[in-house]
Order: sequence, then structure tokens, then C-alpha cells
Amino acid sequence: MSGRHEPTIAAIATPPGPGGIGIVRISGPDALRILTQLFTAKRPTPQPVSHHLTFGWIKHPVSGHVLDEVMAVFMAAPHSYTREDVVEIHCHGNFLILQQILILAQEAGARLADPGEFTKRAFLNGRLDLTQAEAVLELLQARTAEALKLALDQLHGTLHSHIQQIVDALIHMKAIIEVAIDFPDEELDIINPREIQNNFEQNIIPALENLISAADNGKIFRDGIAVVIIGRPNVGKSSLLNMLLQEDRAIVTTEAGTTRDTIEEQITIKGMLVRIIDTAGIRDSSDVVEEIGIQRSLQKMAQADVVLLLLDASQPVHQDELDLMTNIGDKELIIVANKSDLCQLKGAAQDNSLLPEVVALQSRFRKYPVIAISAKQGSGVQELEAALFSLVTGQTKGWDPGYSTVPNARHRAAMAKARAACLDLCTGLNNTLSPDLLAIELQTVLDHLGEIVGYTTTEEVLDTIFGEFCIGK
Ligand SMILES: Nc1nc2c(ncn2[C@@H]2O[C@H](COP(=O)(O)OP(=O)(O)OP(=O)(O)O)[C@@H](O)[C@H]2O)c(=O)[nH]1
Ligand SMILES: [Mg+2]
Repeated sequence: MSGRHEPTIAAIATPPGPGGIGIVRISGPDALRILTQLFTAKRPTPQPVSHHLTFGWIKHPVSGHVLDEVMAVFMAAPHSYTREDVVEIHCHGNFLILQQILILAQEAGARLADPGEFTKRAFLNGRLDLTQAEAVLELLQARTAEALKLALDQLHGTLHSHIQQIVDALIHMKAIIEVAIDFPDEELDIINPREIQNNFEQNIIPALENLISAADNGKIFRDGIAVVIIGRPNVGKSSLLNMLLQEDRAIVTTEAGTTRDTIEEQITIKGMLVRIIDTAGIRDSSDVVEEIGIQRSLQKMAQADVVLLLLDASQPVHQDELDLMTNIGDKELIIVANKSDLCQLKGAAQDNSLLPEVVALQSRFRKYPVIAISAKQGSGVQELEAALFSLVTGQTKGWDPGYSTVPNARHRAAMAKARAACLDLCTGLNNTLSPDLLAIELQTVLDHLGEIVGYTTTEEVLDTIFGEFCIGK
């Protein structure tokens, strides 16, 4: 049961727009009283039955006017999402009805919930740790089956238990050190600096490093990647975008300079979320609008994870294309030779003699993959997707991260700080650190790990995390 005395909050928990069902959710000490005030059961019971769906009506408490026919459920604390008393009113999915019920709940004493406040209460009341609360948001926003699986694993506490194992080991060590501080005469018998150091070097630091590399390697499946299509005007960039989307999204014409702004859409390739960006063709232009478009193309190229440099395979390589390759730096690049239907190129054209300039480019720069496609005929798309997937994941089949959990950027930052503090501590042990200092350093590591699960997270960080939620979650 919650020992906190928070005001009762209410919100519409279902998305806007008409739907079969809409839900108003109420949480807090007055939830049941508010329900009793607004709801008339068809078959009233002397006592409310927890976790039981009851049919009835929402009526205006003064006029008795029936607002809707609903199903209502009361979930007694602590067996609820927030661990407080929670009420859900399942009405017809009409915004006016939902809004009216919400207003009645407010008039009966509830306050409108802030974004993520239900989940924040679940966290503050100890039902979820912070990684699990974050997983709720990821679960709601997941757009690929893989991202969904990661979110579910995290919600089930996979990351939490990895961190908890490390925390438990540190707390055990700290307890021993604190005994040594309390009984200084026996210090030598109790603390063995070598043993502590071994524990850090063989268990704790490698465990953190595994989690950090899981964060790095799994990042693309958590966040997706941005892929930008760059090239000269008329090479078929918009045609390629349309081919990947399998939809006539961007305007395609025979005129050079058709696309003047960037166009961004999302696709999934083997479970990987890809933001694909079509851009204005790069050339010297005196047209003000086109020039702004070209600047945007270059900006998108700088921000992208992968650049698809699209060439017209039926034309010689242009100086602008060489310049683009020169400026690519260490960014991932795939050369895509389009219009292969005009010159009989097929599939992966790594060693294709029909593209001598490209082969020359490869030796001059580095061995970029070259894929021949025809956006017009829709050929080469599978080869291109496979090349993209293997370039960013290093894998050829569907994704297998090889990790049971993929920490996010916030977790990773805290893990890196914890790891650095562990290394400092090991250096200290080499220089015969006093038990008092050792305990302080151990606490520093614990504090960094505590940020991840929410033991030591500041109010500002909590506000940022829960502020990203929608109202009603
Ligand atoms: N033969 C052939 N023509 C193509 C192919 N892909 C695109 N085209 C044609 O090339 C012309 C330009 O295509 P777009 O997709 O508009 O080219 P773009 O690179 O987006 O051009 P801008 O937006 O002007 O920079 C159109 O007439 C397309 O039909 C292809 O694979 N083969
Ligand atoms: Mg275009």
C-alpha cells in the first residue's frame, strides 16, 4: 500500500479520436469515492468488489442525467498499476463522453494527471524501477517487433536484475568495509584489498563493460538509423524513395531539380527501423529556393548514419559526385548505381567493369559497397536492403543482438561513470586506500548505478523521463 498522500488524479487513458471503447482512469485515495459518486451499477453490491468489471451508468451526480452506459472497475491498492486505489471507467469511445466524465471526476475532487503521472506513481510507490518505467514508454512507442521485444524484456526487469546483481555485490563489499571501519583493530583480517580488486577486475568491471557494449551494439535496434539519399539532380533519388516505400510518396519528373526540400519517411528492414530521407539534388544553382534545399541535403547528410550516394549508372561519374565522396569522412556509405536498366548492370556490382570510375573511386577512397538498381523497374531493392543491413549490423540474417538487454543512452552514460569510478577505486587499492575512502568510492559507484534504476535519480531527470509520456499513462 502506498504510504504517500498524493492527490487523486484523473485522465483519459485512450488515444484521441473515435473508438469502440474509451477509458477514463482515476488513481489515488479518492478514486473509489469518486466512482461511487458518478457510477450507478445495474446490480449494486453492498461492498465494492476489487478487480471486478461492473456494468452500469455514469450519471450526473446532481441532475441524475445519464451520460453513458459503461463498465467500471475498481482496483484496490496495492494491487493496481500505481499501487494506489485505481478506478477505470470504460465508456463509448467518443471524445465528448470521455471529456464529460473527466470533468465530473474533476468536480468530484480529482486533479488532471500530468503526462506520465500514473507511471511515475507506479515508480515512486515501488511497483516499477526506473528502467521498467522507461520500458513502459518504449513499449507504447515501439514500431518494430524487435524494439517491442526489447521493451518487454526491460519491463520484465531484465536490465534491472543485471544492475541489481552488481549493486548487491557492491553492497556486500561495502558492508564488510564498514565492519572494518567500526572495528579498526581487526581491519587486516577483514579486508583483503587483493580480493576486492579481483572482484572488480574479474566481475564488476566486465559486467559493466558487457552492458555498455550491449548499449552500443543494440542502439540501432532501439533507436533505428537515419539513411539519407544524396546525389545529383535527376539520378532517381525520389524514385528510390518511392521504391523503398512501395508508394508514390515523392514527385518524380524528368526535370532536374524536382525535389527542393527533404522528405522523410520510415521503413523497416529486417526488423530495423530506418528513417529514409530523400533530398534535393546537389548542383550549383542560382535559384534561391533550390540553394536552400541543397544546404538542407548537406545538413541531412552530415546527420545521417548511412549515406546512399545515388549515381546514374548510364552516365560518367561527375565531379560533384567525387566531391561528395571526398567530403564523406568516416561516415558509412553505399554507392547505388541507378538506372541499371539503361546499361544492363545487375545486383551487387562490386567488381563490375561497367562502372570503371566507381572501381577507381573504391581504390582511391575505401571499399564502399556498390549496388546496382533500377528504381524504375524496381530491381535491386533486396540487394540494397541486404547491403544496408549488413553494413550497420555486421549481420546478414534477421537481427540477433546476442544480448538479453539493450540499455538506452541514459543508462549507458551512468554505466560509463560507474565503470570510471570502479577503475579509480582499483587504482586507489593499489595505493592502499583507507577503508573510509574505499567506502566513499564504493558509494560513488553505487550512486551511479542507482541513477539507472532510480534509487538516486534527481527530480529533474525524473521530470524529463516522465514528461515524455502521454497524459493518461
Ligand atoms: N530508365 C530509368 N529511369 C529512371 C530510373 N529511376 C528514375 N528514372 C527517371 O529519372 C527521372 C528523374 O527521377 P527522380 O526520381 O525525380 O530523380 P531525383 O534524383 O529525385 O531528381 P531531383 O529531385 O530533381 O533531384 C525520372 O524521369 C525518372 O522516371 C531508372 O532506374 N531507370
Ligand atoms: Mg527528387
